[in-house]
Amino acid sequence: MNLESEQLQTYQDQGYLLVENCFSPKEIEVMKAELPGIYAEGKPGKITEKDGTTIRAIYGAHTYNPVFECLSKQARIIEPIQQILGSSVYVHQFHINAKRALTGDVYLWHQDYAYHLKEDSIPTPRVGIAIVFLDEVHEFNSPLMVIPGSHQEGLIAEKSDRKQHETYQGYDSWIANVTSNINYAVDEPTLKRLTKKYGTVAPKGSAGSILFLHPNCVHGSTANIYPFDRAVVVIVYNSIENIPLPMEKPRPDFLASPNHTAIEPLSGDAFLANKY
Ligand SMILES: O=C(O)CCC(=O)C(=O)O
Repeated sequence: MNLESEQLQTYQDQGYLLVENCFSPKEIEVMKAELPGIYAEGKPGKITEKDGTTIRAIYGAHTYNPVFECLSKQARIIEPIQQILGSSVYVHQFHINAKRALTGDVYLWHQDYAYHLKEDSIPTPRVGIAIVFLDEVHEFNSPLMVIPGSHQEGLIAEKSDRKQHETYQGYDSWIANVTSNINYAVDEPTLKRLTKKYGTVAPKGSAGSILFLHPNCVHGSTANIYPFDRAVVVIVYNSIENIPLPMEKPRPDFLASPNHTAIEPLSGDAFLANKY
């Protein structure tokens, strides 16, 4: 799937692009059927909400689940990302955001590149994010909100002095950035300024849509008070020409993949043909 030049222009100007109907209902069904098993597993990339039991996110499932590995290599995602970044790419990070019914917590306003620069030493924002909707996203189920055009300001989020939430599991330094109490939230005066200047949008679409997001585009979402889950898969691709600089203490592999091998995009009906 290649993007039209107007779509590429929208992405460049707005910092995001929604493409609907990229995956069929049947393909989404195959992916969603994997979720209960993955949520039940005790893998290290499993992150809970403050209550310690509700699944917030699962990191790195593409490394052990064949369906999600297949998703991470889909030409429908990789080809647009390659167009955007102008090179081959690899998966730097892969996570399923569960946004559970009534309990899925807030994602404070942030820029993803803050993490990938400050925590992972990725030298430039030559990173492309693809968010695959596993459920329909509508106005009631905590859609991701985006400040369109905010990526044009570059990296603005600074590390805040917010205290770690005391009820969270563990206190490893990487934990805070995957909970609802992130370190690199954009501060209030900046948010007011950006919102006045650019406005806010909440891209909505059916399950199977892909939201492409620039890593410097400010975004966030509220808690999910809708009585059904709103799950998405967030895949962070990095250009193979933008490999992270060596670090003394890199984040765990499920947050920052050490495998920088370029992906060969998979075309066709792999999900439905059980070819994963
Ligand atoms: O799934 C959401 O609501 C927010 C996701 C997000 O902001 C992120 O993963 O960076």
